Amino acid sequence: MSLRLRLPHHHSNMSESTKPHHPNPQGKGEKTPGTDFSYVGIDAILEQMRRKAMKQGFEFNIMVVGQSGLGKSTLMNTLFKSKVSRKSVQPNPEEKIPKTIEIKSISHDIEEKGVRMKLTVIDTPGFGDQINNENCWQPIMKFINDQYEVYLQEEININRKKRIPDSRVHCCIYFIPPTGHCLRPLDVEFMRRLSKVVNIVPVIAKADTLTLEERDYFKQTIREELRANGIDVYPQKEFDEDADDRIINDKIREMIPFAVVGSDQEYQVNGKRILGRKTKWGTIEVENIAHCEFAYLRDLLIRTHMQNIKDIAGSIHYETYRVRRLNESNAHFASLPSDHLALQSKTNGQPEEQPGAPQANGVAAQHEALSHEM
Ligand SMILES: Nc1nc2c(ncn2[C@@H]2O[C@H](COP(=O)(O)OP(=O)(O)OP(=O)(O)O)[C@@H](O)[C@H]2O)c(=O)[nH]1
Ligand SMILES: [Mg+2]
Repeated sequence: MSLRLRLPHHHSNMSESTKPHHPNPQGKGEKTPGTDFSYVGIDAILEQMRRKAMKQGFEFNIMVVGQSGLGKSTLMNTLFKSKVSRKSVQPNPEEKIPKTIEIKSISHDIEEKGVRMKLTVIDTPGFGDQINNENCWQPIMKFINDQYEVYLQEEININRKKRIPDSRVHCCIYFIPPTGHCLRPLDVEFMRRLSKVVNIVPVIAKADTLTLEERDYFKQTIREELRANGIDVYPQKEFDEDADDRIINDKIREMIPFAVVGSDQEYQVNGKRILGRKTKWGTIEVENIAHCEFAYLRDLLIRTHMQNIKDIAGSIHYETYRVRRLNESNAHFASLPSDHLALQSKTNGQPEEQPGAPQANGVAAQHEALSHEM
């Protein structure tokens, strides 16, 4: 089955925008104006939007999360080396991927048919190595929230940039160990927390360790468990915009979690260079949909749903953060004694630091300053 999905009509996507197009800079439309007087030419806005998008380029940030040793760093390299950016990566044959010890972002500028994209993958250290894995999600959650905070600070700045650099995590790929049984409590808890702040796409890591029957059974079990635990993964049902959207997304929801295999090694198979894992009994081709579902994952992220993922990240997840932070700062503002406020307005709108409210010096401070200006 091929996953050539169409985006909902209101979303732009790369392949759409790269279709051959005849520019019409005067905005007079494509019908001949002389013969159709009722034609205004509103459709020329599409061309204007296309040109603007081409000029600005796209930013897309993906994070990989999961237990140590599940192949997160490998899959990140697979993504960069696979069709997405094969040209932009220098081959680096025998280098072994080390264990990841800190959160690290790697960006690649990719250009295809004149469309520029900065694809950033945020690699995170695996968890689950400790005897006590309590709160192991904290560094990840902190990173995600820190990026929201950076964006928020830029947004509420009086002299804000015309285009705010976007380091927010648009999507998080969560790696599930290929146990074949069920989700572990740690994975349930981690995904439950993550799904509230970011889009998550769960994948079964190292899927080459499962037989086809095991894989199907495990996928189904995971879907049931996600549902039973109220974990809403991408694409979330409640954000389907219309019936077309629902049909497309239902298909994806039936396939989730994608059973993936990662590799950054290239081999020659039938005269073609492929990314694969060579074993005693054959070579697993990671981009071959008969072998694993990596290609579906890549297509979902890059080809068909990138804009939608970014929209949900911005209008749902970031918005939730923004509302909470601004409410916090309002509450802080309301709780200040009136003589304190009077004093502050004299001091050029720069509030004193509140010892009892550590986060208040971020948004709250800015927000107060704004309030005093008005
Ligand atoms: N069988 C199999 N092995 C894999 C796969 N992907 C990665 N590996 C191997 O698993 C080992 C660990 O891979 P990494 O990519 O470093 O794993 P990681 O999740 O980044 O690990 P941490 O950085 O410790 O969190 C390496 O030896 C990889 O070659 C896969 O899909 N299947
Ligand atoms: Mg790693």
